[in-house]
Amino acid sequence: MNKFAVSILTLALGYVAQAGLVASYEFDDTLATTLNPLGTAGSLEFREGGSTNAPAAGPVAYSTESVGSFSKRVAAFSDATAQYFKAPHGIAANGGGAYVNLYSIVMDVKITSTGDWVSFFNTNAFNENDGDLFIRPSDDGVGISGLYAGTFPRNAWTRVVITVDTVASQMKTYLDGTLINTNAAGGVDGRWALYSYNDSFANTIDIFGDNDGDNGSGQIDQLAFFDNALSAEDVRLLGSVGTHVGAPVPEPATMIALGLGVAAMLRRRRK
Ligand SMILES: [Ca+2]
Ligand SMILES: [Ca+2]
Ligand SMILES: [Ca+2]
Repeated sequence: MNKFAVSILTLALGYVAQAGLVASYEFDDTLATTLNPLGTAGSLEFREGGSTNAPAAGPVAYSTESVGSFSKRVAAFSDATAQYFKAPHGIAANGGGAYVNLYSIVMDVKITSTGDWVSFFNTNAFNENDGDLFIRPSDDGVGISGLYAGTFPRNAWTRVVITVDTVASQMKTYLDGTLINTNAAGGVDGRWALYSYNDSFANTIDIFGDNDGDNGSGQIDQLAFFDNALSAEDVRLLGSVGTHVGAPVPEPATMIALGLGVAAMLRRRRK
């Protein structure tokens, strides 16, 4: 395939796969972004401890793990010192408010602690209040505000997709592509809205953050932010746990069809 065909193919795949993607992180021995197409996102910070602007945690422990059918570099975090990742997600205000009201978070995680509350994220600027989506210890249900559903598979790599639309007051949680709960999500600019990337007060979300120790232990392979509430079909198209978010490998049939299409187009161009 010549360079022109390759660029067409990359472009076609990129537009399909990355609509709305604002930042991705792969934890491949770095907390820097992997994809940052708008240039608005920043490197993660590894922190620990709830309340007030928590201090930096020690060095991140990276290792190689089997995630789905892939061998991946991953980062560890521990509930012993309430560790979390402060994420400058890069998303602009949307949904008609002053803050980010439409967004999705994709994370490939393995939670290794058991019998504990595990926060997935905290929208608070300084991790000073309760997390905003949890695994609860009694049944490993996922949710918030007393409305929990599903069973989070601890000690297993899991693709978690959280879609938030505060305009519709909906937060949906998908585990490995299956919708397991829909929670109310406040209103525009309310509890589940995020500070925008260019807000002068704060511009981050705390992944696994909680104010008073409701943190889990585990590992994370990748993290990605979208500036819209992904649909169930969007979630399906992201693929299985371990698949690179934003740079998917198409199914062979799709690749062949695209390749044939590009080849046919090139033949036409030469005439
Ligand atoms: Ca808490
Ligand atoms: Ca909160
Ligand atoms: Ca990784």
